Amino acid sequence: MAVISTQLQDNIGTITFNDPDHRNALSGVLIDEMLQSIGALQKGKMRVLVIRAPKGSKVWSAGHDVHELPMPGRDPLAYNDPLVTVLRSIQSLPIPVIAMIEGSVWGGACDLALSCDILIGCHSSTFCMTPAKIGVPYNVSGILHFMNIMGVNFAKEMFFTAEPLSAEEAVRAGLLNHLVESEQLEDFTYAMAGKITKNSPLSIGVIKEQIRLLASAHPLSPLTFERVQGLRRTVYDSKDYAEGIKAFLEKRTPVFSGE
Ligand code: KGA
Ligand code: KGA
Repeated sequence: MAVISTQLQDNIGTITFNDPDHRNALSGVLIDEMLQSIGALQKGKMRVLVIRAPKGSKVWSAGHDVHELPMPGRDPLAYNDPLVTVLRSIQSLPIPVIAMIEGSVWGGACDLALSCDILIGCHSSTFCMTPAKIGVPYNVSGILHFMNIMGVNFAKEMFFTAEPLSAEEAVRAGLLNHLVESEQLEDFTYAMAGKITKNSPLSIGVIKEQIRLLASAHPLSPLTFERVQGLRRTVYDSKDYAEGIKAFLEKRTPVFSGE
């Protein structure tokens, strides 16, 4: 059964998450469907893409499917992880992607929302960055992404506390471009998408790519990169990482020892 649905109308593509039983968790299956849909929509005449949950959703997406996080000893957010792959695909898509957000956004789904070019939310939109609740060493490109958008101290607070940001806080932190009334969310989003479709796709595509390249123009020496990966490895090899995943699966609060 499909866990997303796809639409293309007036050059506006829409991907709607449709897996309420798993709170739209970003499973490998859901991400495969997203990647295929993005490819198919691109073959159509899509000039802008909206990513959304069904109207009235309490959860936009619960983030990485925790059942699919590997056991200790393997990088949970390696280059080819489905989540990391779909984030790259959205970031390098040569058209604007709008995240239309109703409901709560968790962990990797925050990264997915932030990988979109424009975020539009309503009062039920909240954002919680969860790796420290599970014991996950977040990946380098992901961290940079949050730093670029929110600034260092907001990003630190979000990661360190793993507490949800309200929609109002998300506007202040620069995550949400617009905060609108729930009843206006669709009209507002599709009006903006419509305006974008009238503009030059070539100009937009190249500007998006320039911003992506400039935002990641942080050369790291091979040695520094290996050091960071080594630091991350101590986390995903740890007892705490195993405890974080076990606690999630057992539906209890984890107890972290720092080992
Ligand atoms: N992965 C796998 N299954 C999930 C899931 C997830 N992220 N989130 C929810 N589910 C499953 C959950 O186990 C349950 O399955 C069903 O969805 C409904 O959830 O029916 P089952 O088999 O028991 P639940 O909790 O009953 O729904 P709810 O009461 O409506 O609450 C919704 C929320 C979203 C608040 C709750 O499900 C929740 O807290 N989910 C986890 C959110 C989270 O911490 N995500 C972060 C994942 O980590 C991540 O993205 C990364 C990469 N990270 O942190 O580094
Ligand atoms: N370049 C050349 N001529 C211009 C001009 C411009 N940017 N803007 C106005 N004019 C001329 C216009 O052609 C008209 O000349 C006169 O100024 C009065 O304009 O009398 P003529 O020979 O017909 P108009 O439109 O009658 O005045 P208005 O009704 O008072 O309206 C003012 C605005 C500013 C709203 C209107 O002129 C307008 O929309 N101008 C274009 C604004 C614009 O899009 N500028 C972006 C240029 O591109 C740019 O800077 C870059 C590098 N870019 O986008 O990448």
